[in-house]
Amino acid sequence: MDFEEYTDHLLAGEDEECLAAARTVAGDLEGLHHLYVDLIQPAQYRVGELWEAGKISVAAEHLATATNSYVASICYAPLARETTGGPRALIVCTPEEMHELGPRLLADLLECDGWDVDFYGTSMPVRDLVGAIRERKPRFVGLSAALVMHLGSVKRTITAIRDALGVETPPIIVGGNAYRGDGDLWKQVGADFYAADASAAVEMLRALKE
Ligand code: B12
Repeated sequence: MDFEEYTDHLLAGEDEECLAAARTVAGDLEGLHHLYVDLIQPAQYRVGELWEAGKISVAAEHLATATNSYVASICYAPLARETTGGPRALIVCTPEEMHELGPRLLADLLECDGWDVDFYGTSMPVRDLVGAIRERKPRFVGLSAALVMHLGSVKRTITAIRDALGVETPPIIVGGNAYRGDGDLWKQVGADFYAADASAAVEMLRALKE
């Protein structure tokens, strides 16, 4: 099933059809990457375009997002790995950011790649984020932003982390919808790395595992 057909099922509220389609592709780890990056992500982007154009309601968007969350969690569960003792990763949304699904999918794929991921979701105050980095000592910090207007918040957050931790600051990677369409924006926020999707991020971050 391509992402357009998948999106039609999402918007029709047909969660069982979505789950069945997802199960046919996500039988192994490669399939889970395919489900997340080639079905769920473009389907969510299409939902965003339709919402922006006034063609679907906020309710339809909420149902699609909740369905994709449900589908991802069911398909991820049998492939989840016991990663205690693996290198630690910290993934979080920039403070004002409410778009949680993308970084959640990234956290899942990193866990499957052997990282021990601390996923903090949304609404994390900067001071507490700095405290968590100090305490948990992640090998890297991943900061997610979906809204272009949140790039200032990303920049302030990265500055605050660097000011507080100095040379102890772990590498900082950014990603999310906010960077789409402008290859250089990530440099302007002061990050060390950027990846366009979760699969590319997993690949890139392997270099930090050794
Ligand atoms: C669902 C949704 C919501 C939900 C989110 C619920 C949730 N639990 O996540 C809710 C209802 C909260 C919401 C609210 C809003 N939204 Co909204 N939303 C979306 C929508 C349709 C889908 C988001 C999503 O799930 N994407 C799918 C995931 C898988 O993709 P992703 O986030 O890009 O993540 C992938 C990669 O980018 C990467 N990645 C993500 N994070 C990171 C981090 C790192 C470190 C790395 C390396 C990689 C990485 O990995 C993921 C997998 O490959 C998008 C459309 C879109 N284009 O994304 C609009 C969208 C992001 N929203 C938009 C807007 C305008 C809003 C609101 C301002 C609307 C309003 N007026 O209230 C608010 C703002 C809320 C806030 N303060 O953040 C706009 C943003 C426009 C812009 N360019 O700035 C979009 C693009 C819709 C549109 N087409 O206009 N939204």
